[in-house]
Amino acid sequence: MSTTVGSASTLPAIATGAQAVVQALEVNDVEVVFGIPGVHTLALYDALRDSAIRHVLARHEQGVGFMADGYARASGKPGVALVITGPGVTNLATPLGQAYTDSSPILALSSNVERAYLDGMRGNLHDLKDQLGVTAAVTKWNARCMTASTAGSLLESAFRELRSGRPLPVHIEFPLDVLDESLGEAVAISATHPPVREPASDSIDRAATAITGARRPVIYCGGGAVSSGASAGVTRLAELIGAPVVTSVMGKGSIREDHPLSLGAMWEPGNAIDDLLRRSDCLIVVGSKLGEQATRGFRLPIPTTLIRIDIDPKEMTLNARPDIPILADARLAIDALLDRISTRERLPGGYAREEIDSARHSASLGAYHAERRDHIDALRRAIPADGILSTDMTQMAYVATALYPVYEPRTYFFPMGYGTLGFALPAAIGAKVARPDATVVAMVGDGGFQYTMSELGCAVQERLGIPIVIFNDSTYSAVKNAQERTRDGRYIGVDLVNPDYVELARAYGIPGVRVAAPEDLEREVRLAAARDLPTIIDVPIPGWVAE
Ligand SMILES: Cc1ncc(C[n+]2csc(CCOP(=O)(O)OP(=O)(O)O)c2C)c(N)n1
Ligand SMILES: [Mg+2]
Repeated sequence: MSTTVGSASTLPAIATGAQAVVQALEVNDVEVVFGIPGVHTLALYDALRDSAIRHVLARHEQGVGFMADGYARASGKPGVALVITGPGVTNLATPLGQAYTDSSPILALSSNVERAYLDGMRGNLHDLKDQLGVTAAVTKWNARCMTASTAGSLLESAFRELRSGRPLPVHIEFPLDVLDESLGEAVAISATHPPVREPASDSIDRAATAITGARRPVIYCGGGAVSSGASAGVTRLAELIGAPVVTSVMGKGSIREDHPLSLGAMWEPGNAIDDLLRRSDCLIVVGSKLGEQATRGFRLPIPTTLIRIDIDPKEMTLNARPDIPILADARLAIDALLDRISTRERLPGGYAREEIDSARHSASLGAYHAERRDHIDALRRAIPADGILSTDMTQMAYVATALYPVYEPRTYFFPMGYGTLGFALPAAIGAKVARPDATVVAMVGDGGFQYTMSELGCAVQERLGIPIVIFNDSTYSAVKNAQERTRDGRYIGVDLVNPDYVELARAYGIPGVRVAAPEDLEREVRLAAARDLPTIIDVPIPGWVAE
């Protein structure tokens, strides 16, 4: 049907809008699409059938979106989600909201009713009053394709958005009749790889002067340090200037957490790392919005000199105004800084190794429920350094934010900003599709698991050997905790009657085990990671609220 030359192709006039969409995916190196079909996407699925792109069939559009997100987090490439009009789109809205707060690039493709009926609510199947309004709320860029001949160029724009600036979700909808319409003329479709934003030389100069003139510089990394690929540079910069590195939860992976200069994601107001930060005279913030959650209500100590490296002009001044802004891709900015600083003299000073060691140790002892760290340590022992841990909104995952050391970028997921339940399993599926040879473990609570446990079907069908660790307390403990703390223990809506998860595994024809001791957990995770089917590992744990 098409002539493909490298990363461009030409489609003949008789090709359809749907074929143009699939061609655009192909030339942009898309290898997999996560989706659920319907009568509104028949044309797209038919075109996919002729393509080498793999289709992974989810069981709910929430799963579709979290899989695309997990794929993106693991691979650094955009994850593609394909859904139907109306309920497909509203079901996808939650994962798009999650991807938006966590800066994960998802390309969402949906259908809509025929052009003549758009936004008319005339009783068409899957009518949604304002579908673009729903997706506008959770995307960076959002478009409606009104003629088949523009499908290719809209996809080009979508990939430009996905690959430039802050990585965020985008969406295009295709009215039914556009998908089946012929292009009417030959259309050329090319891949879009916009240049990565370089830092301005004067901002690098100013920052280099400030850093070399500082006595106690500290580096603070957010998710942008990980997603830009700045990890190696961050580590070299820290070593060069002797700066300890603190990260947000999203910034885990921007330096090996067993590096002597790493203070992990353990900063808290009043702890030993806070003391250390208060003595800094120069903070270099890399790819972080310094958000309310990460800064515990904007309480991160900001020293006299604040340098911020950010790709997003809006986030650059959000929450704290930098003295020296560096608007650029974080990896390029750090590389430029390294270049500029390596030949310059620096002021003596810095933190002693013992100070850093002692702050790290003290913070780890005081971390959230540190007395439960044995299970986290067991998981870390069972997961190789480059293996992925995909976590959910569950108490044990909160323990892991501080106490699970991450060694490599893109190997630790948490649904940070939006904080939705049900993320961990489908995100692990997406990650395992992206990195089939890596160990990928899902860690989830008994409550969160039930949001998307239907995706077990997908994991079985795709034969993905994911150990699924369910920390099971038959409770919405995070909420029960809050009711204890702030409502005098007036509990309501927090006790759960759960299925037997080992029996559930049996129903899917997959292994299921129940373990309590950390050593058994470690062993079962190792065994499960070696299988080519998912394994449910049910871990009964005591409640988190003293009765
Ligand atoms: C979509 C969504 N609905 C509700 C919540 C509120 N919420 C946060 S944690 C939580 C309890 C989760 O229970 P579980 O997965 O068993 O983990 P646990 O807190 O018991 O460790 C709830 C209901 C949420 N975060 N997301
Ligand atoms: Mg629970």
